[in-house]
Amino acid sequence: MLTLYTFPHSRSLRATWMLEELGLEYRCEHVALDKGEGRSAAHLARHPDGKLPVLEDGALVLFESVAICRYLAERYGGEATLLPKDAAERAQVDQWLSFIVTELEQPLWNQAKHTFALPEERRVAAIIPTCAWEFERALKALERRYTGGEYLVGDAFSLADLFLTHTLQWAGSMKHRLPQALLDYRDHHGARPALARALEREKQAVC
Ligand SMILES: N[C@@H](CCC(=O)N[C@@H](CS)C(=O)NCC(=O)O)C(=O)O
Repeated sequence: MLTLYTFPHSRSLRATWMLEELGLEYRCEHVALDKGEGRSAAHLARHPDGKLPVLEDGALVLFESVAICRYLAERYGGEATLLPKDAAERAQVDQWLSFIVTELEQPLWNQAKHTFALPEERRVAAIIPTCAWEFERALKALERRYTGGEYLVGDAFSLADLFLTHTLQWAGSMKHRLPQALLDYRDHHGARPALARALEREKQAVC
């Protein structure tokens, strides 16, 4: 049985969403980051820096949302893989995954860290306008390539769409301006039933 360690409204949702897209059975285990459980010995044994998500599949213990989702696609994807079989298309999915987690997401994460996530004495309020500027720059780069289609790569929903939708939702929750075409894209994929099921699983796991 697969086990995914999660916390609502965090990047664990990407992995939970992926599990739901693939229709896999799994246990969803809440780690109360807000109560310091991330730093517990039990969780540090799973993740070397006490973060989420973490996936356990037998002896395999995996962290990093991209690695987890790619593993699930390759190991359990079957036909509904979310990772194209064609090498060029798969490379494009990887390109977008790298762009999303290293360029688009980082200003959001820095903003979050310097607003609430870091210990108070480590926060630098003066960095917030720079985060907004960097996010705008990454967004402009995305807009130069996104042509308004339903999918980022090829003609099917892929991991690139899952990660971009999640990250645009995150940007929206932090009140960043998004162009209409990307709002439409985000809301279209954000209505997928698998995402609604994933949100519910993470919520249920808290109780
Ligand atoms: N690059 C990692 C980021 C993991 C991460 O920072 N997760 C946050 C939640 S979104 C976390 O666990 N934070 C707890 C902490 O920083 O101690 C991934 O994509 O999985």
